[in-house]
This record gives sequence, structure tokens and C-alpha cells, in this order.
Amino acid sequence: PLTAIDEGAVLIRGGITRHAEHLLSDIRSLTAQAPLRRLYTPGGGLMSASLSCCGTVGWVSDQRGYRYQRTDPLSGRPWPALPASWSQLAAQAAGRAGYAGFVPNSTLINRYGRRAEMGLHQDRNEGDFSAPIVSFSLGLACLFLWGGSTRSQRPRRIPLTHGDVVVWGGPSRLFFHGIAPLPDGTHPLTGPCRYNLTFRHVRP
Ligand code: MD5
Ligand code: FE
Repeated sequence: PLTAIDEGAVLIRGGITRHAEHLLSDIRSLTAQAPLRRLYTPGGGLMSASLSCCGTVGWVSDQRGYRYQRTDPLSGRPWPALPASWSQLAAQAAGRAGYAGFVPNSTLINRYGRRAEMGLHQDRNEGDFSAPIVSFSLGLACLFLWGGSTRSQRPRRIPLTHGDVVVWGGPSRLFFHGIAPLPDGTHPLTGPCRYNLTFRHVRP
């Protein structure tokens, strides 16, 4: 079932439910190579969600700013490769949403534990805004905050649950968005947390 949530943004409820175990087992092996870690914002705040990456580049935040880079700052080594099955699932979701030919070269793995959240922000370090971003939700449900093109627009609250896929492209690509503090709970496959995978095409 496809739902348009905005211009260029499509929600596919349960789009990856049948791949959840496989995705979670890949997450375990990828984060054994590049551990989940909490990052500092350039302003000095500690983010409440933990992050890891795979692909030819990964997203990094520190005192120097936000950027994509080829190596994991924790190890100095390249990020783990983006699994071919992940690229395939992301491309398939993008295709269903009307974005043919999506080839991700980076995936951010976000882990939200108890009360973790993500403040309203835009994703603008990718350099290529013609490509959509594809998002997979796993584990505990959350409230997604969907703003507009300006920070001052009051965000809509959209529940995202285990197995949901969202594709953000076109006019929605640079909209403000965030995640409300994760409610308490446990999920049979992830325990007390939510994982979010975002597939991106980053211009080198
Ligand atoms: C999450 N992740 O569920 C959220 C929301 C992130 C992030 O925001 O940057 O890792 S996934 C929704 C999303 C992600 C990227 C871009 C857009 C929406 N968008 O262009 O609207 O962990
Ligand atoms: Fe984002």
C-alpha cells in the first residue's frame, strides 16, 4: 500500500517487513565492523541516537562540522561495503515510489534507544539532491516529525512502525524532519530500540 505524504514523498507501509530478520542480521555484522557510536554536533551537543555507516562514504559529525568521508574516524579504515541486497531493496522501493535508477552509495544506520530523538533538520551534505533518500524503519514504532521547507513550519506527526519504508525526493528532499523522543517499549525483534536505515546517493 503506497501513501503520498507530500509532494515527492511516499510511504510504503510494511514494505520491508518480510526482510526484517535479514536486515537486522546484516546490521549486527556491519556494526561489529564499524560500531554504533554517539556523535557530537559542531555546537558540542551529544546526539541521543547512535550511528554507524556503510558504503563508499559515511556521514560524520564533530567539532569541525557535518560531512561525508571515506573512512570511519573510529578505526581510520574504509566503512564496510553496502550489502548488494540492501542496494537492491532500496532501489526497488525507490522504483515503486516513482524514482527509477536509484543507486545508493551510502547507508546511515541509526539506533534509537530509550528516549532517543532527532531534532528537526535538513539532510543537505549529500551534494546530489536529484536523488531521493530511502528510509527503512525496524523495531519500535516512533513518531516522525514532518515539517516543510522552513524550520518554522509546525511539523505533522506521522507514526512509523516496523517494516515501513519512506521515499523522499523531488520537492520533499530538503524538507525539515525529525524523530520525537522514542516511547518506552520492547519489540520482539529489536528489544527496546528502533533502527532506521537511510539510503543515499552522495556526490563524491
Ligand atoms: C530516522 N533519520 O528515522 C530519521 C528519519 C537521518 C534521519 O532523519 O537523517 O538519518 S528518516 C527520514 C528522512 C531521512 C533523510 C531525508 C529525509 C527524510 N528527507 O529528505 O525528508 O532515523
Ligand atoms: Fe535526516
